[in-house]
Amino acid sequence: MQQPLDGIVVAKLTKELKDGQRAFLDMSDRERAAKRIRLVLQGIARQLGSLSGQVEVFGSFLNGFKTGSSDLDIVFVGSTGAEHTTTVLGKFAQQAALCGFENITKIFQASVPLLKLTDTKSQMEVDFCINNQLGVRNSLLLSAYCKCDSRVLLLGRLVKDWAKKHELVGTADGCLNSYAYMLLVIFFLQSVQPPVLPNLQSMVSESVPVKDSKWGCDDCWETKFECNVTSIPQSKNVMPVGELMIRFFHFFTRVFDWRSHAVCMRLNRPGAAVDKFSLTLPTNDDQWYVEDPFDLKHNLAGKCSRIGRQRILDQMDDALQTLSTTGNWSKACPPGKQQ
Ligand code: 3AT
Ligand code: MG
Repeated sequence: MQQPLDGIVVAKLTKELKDGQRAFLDMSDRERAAKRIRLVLQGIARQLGSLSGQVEVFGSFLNGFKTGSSDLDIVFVGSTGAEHTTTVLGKFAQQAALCGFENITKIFQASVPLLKLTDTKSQMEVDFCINNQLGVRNSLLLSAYCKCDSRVLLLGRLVKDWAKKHELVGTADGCLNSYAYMLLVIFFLQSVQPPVLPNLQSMVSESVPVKDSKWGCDDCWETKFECNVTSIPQSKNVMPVGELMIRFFHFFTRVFDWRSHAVCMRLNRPGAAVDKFSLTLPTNDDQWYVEDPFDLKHNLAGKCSRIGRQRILDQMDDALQTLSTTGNWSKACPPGKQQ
């Protein structure tokens, strides 16, 4: 049984969250810069000659969960001829220096090799990679979930903003990355009663196998999901976004059993928790398990440290206390705090 919440507090919080939406909506400058940067990188791909394919945007600029501090994720999708990914990225790096980018850094040891660039004109940070088709597919999946219900996008952006302001984003710091927080939001919205979101992956649709482009592995993953969301009936859940926000923090601090269950959007269905020990990767009682919806060999919480987990839970608990007693978002997520 879900505890009823104070109606006045929920109404106050919902109003503040909806008013705050404007901060996310006014991003036309960044949108314009993103379009220009994509075209510049497409031009570089053309100059390099040996490449045939498209330069595409993915990540939060594609799935909709972008905030003022989001980077721009761009991928070249196509054939690189006989050349290795890192050779191609090296050539891109040389050209990028002549085409308005600075701070060009090669990150070749990451699971997906990439270039980090700063667009000099807009100062926008760009991550550029090659053939990360799983990244494109998971962005499209998140985008489909956003189209199911208007509350998804608002809740997701707010949670991301909250996590960034409390310095809870980044696997290098033992926390979760932005993308993992969005999986938490979708998982919660599938789990709340009645559910706001269905499980799009479990709905029948044609198989879409995608080969993993990561180093030294030739896994092929099923990436099917229902993308025609207009045919899906509207959710019976009518909770205002303020209530969902409070319930999100309540769910992950009081309801969800991190010790034995996994955050697993892929298998989530009402009333059936997913046992984390039944999934692909070895785990233990303490470790959190946040399964990638497609790459089943990727626990997004695999680098989450004991201190990181505690910090996340403590901050969630603080947010829960503040929001459920005062309904004051700017107290839980102070606007001036460094990101
Ligand atoms: P920001 O709005 O930029 O903070 P984002 O959602 O764009 O958040 P990132 O920039 O961290 O997230 O990552 C860009 C995309 O790369 C998001 C997702 O499509 C993919 N991605 C990131 N991390 C992973 C991961 N660990 N496994 C699979 N895909 C990932
Ligand atoms: Mg991004």
